[in-house]
Amino acid sequence: MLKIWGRGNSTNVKKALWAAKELSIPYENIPAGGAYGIVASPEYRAINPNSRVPAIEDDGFALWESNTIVRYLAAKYGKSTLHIEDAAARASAEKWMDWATSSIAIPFRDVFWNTVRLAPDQQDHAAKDKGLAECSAMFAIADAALASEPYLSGADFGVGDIPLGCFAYAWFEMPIKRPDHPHLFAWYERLKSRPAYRKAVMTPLT
Ligand SMILES: N[C@@H](CCC(=O)N[C@@H](CS)C(=O)NCC(=O)O)C(=O)O
Repeated sequence: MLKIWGRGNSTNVKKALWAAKELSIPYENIPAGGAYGIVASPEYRAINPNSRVPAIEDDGFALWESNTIVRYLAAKYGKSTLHIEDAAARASAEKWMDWATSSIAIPFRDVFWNTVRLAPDQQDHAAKDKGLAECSAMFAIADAALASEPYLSGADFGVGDIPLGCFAYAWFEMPIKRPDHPHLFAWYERLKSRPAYRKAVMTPLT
């Protein structure tokens, strides 16, 4: 059975859990990272030498890097669903995966930690405000793209929606000041109608 290592409150782990649920792949989730530890053990480092989550093992094949895990699961188990066959259409969708990691993940972390994870007396308001401004500018780019298509993957939901969809949940549910992004919000509402999203992603923010 597919094994997915990682604590379910991690945005990167949520990507793998959500993809597996979308594809109805039976899996075992082994909580790891954060308070669960495990990631520094030699056994885990043999699977992911970065001591980070998520990582998966599928039929003896070990893999790390959340976006790559989503692509792998889609290519192996989602030929007629999440995986996009046409190279240009697939690249158009997948660019949003790498973009989410390279553009949003770092400022998002500053917002998330200084809103959710850190105690109020430890929060860095300047870092949070800078993160909010940067995330807002990035989400505006996705909002503009979603004005002409219902999904970042095109006409249908696909892998391109998964990474940003994980960030979007916290973005829309955290008590923060957000600019109005109507197309992004309508996309988020579409994601919320997906049972797999609700189960894997819409869990308490911790
Ligand atoms: N680029 C990696 C980043 C992985 C990463 O930084 N994961 C965080 C959780 S979101 C982590 O492992 N933190 C340490 C821990 O949980 O112990 C990926 O996308 O998989």
